[in-house]
Amino acid sequence: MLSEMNLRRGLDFNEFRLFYQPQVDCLTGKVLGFEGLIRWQHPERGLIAPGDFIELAESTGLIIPIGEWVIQEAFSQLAVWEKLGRGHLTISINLSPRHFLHTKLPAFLMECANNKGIEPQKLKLEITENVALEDHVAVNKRINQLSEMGFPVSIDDFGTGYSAFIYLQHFPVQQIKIDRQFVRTVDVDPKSEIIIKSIVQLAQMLGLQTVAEGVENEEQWKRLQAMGCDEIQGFYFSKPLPAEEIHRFFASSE
Ligand code: G
Ligand code: G
Ligand code: NA
Repeated sequence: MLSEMNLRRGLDFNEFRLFYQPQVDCLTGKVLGFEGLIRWQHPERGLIAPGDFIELAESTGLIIPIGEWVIQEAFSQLAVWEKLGRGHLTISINLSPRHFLHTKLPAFLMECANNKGIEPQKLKLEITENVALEDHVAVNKRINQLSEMGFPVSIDDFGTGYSAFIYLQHFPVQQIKIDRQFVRTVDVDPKSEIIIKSIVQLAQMLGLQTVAEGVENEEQWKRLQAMGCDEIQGFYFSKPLPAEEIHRFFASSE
């Protein structure tokens, strides 16, 4: 069993890693950026998936320093890409509700962006529908505040929570990510196609960008393309990889 002490030790010994999965222009196949996904490179247990430690991080409050590490890492990577002439690439990170509403988040984001000389527009912030369980007024205020600072906010796993539409009503987000449960069967189940089509149309009418996650084959890509989805990501293009291994995607980002 992993404990709070294990997590603290992991932070102190810099054992966390950010892996990157390409986010691709659905029309052209061009790489626009990457989603950053955390892993824990444990000295004895090997690579640990976020599903095995994020809950513990949330309940112990360590999600704040871990999330801050993710933000710093993402900005460092954006700065490296900028030096390599890849300044157009974006990174999308996952923020837990607790960190999203944390008092110090806006100042921390701005400080990191300024330190690295990176435009806030390059860092997208993904929040899940769970954030809607929090105080709506506070969430709305925070999304407005971050949007005004230039950080795009995206709703992750859209369509799976019971409160999906409340976001669109009250929260001024820029993007929604269509959950892979719908994408998984879009090439075989007409119902999935109808649901995705309606999400894309809804998003278009509200002026929001759509990203479909979990694309695993070309047929799914083509269907999403025909529906007018903006961006896609999934194993068809790549699984999440360490920064050193994603350079091969740079050729397809031009
Ligand atoms: O990469 P993987 O499929 O194992 O990720 C599983 C889930 O873990 C993701 O869907 C995401 O919600 C969560 N996750 C990944 N990286 C982070 C992170 O940096 N912070 C938080 N809070 N959650 C993350
Ligand atoms: O919910 P979130 O977007 O954070 O989920 C990202 C996770 O989904 C990553 O941890 C990644 O491993 C997983 N994932 C990414 N692409 C695919 C895919 O094409 N198929 C499946 N089954 N999982 C994927
Ligand atoms: Na995500």
